[in-house]
Amino acid sequence: MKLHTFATAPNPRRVHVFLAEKGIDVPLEHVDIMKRANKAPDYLANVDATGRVPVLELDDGSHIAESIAICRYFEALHPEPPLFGRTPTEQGRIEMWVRRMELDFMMPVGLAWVHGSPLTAAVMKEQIPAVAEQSRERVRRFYTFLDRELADREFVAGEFSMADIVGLCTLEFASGLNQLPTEPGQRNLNAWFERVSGRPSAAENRPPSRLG
Ligand SMILES: N[C@@H](CCC(=O)N[C@@H](CS)C(=O)NCC(=O)O)C(=O)O
Repeated sequence: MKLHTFATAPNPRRVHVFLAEKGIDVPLEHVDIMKRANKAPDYLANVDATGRVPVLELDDGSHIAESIAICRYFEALHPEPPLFGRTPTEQGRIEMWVRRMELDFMMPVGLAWVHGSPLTAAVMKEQIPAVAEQSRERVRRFYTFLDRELADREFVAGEFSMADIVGLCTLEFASGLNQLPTEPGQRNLNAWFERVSGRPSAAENRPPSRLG
């Protein structure tokens, strides 16, 4: 088994933080996405046809892509500590927040990145500034929403979970490279970020981030 990865990028980083929380060691295969190694014919033909990371290669030579799917695979193999919930209620709540983190947070962060950053201009056929601005606004609204939600609890879905991991990796990327810092007045959100990024699981390969 090995994990094809680029450890500081936000989606692979979810898997790294998850594995560290579980105490699981997996051999790594570094894929340099800055040099487009993920678009090489061999990678597309033999690892992942979508040309992305992370991808888990199993011992039978088959592959599982998608960060959440990879984490679910390990959760099934190593249920303790549970990061997708134990009871039906916990599982439902965590799933709800994982989806919100992916669809309402990572999605606009990604659109702001590909349509608004000079670092992605060379690989985009056309950057549309209006999409970047609209996406930045969606991210700012999500910060407001999350700050309000976190007023009465330590972690987004109750106990520490996969939802916090997805939120952490997305906020690091949004506030760092993507230049979408939080506001100083967003105290609940900033305190949550300090709390989750202070966990030992988040220490390795930490990308830069900027809180308000
Ligand atoms: N939904 C996928 C997204 C994977 C993804 O977009 N990975 C990025 C790195 S954060 C990537 O491979 N980008 C390179 C590219 O698309 O060319 C997941 O959760 O794993």
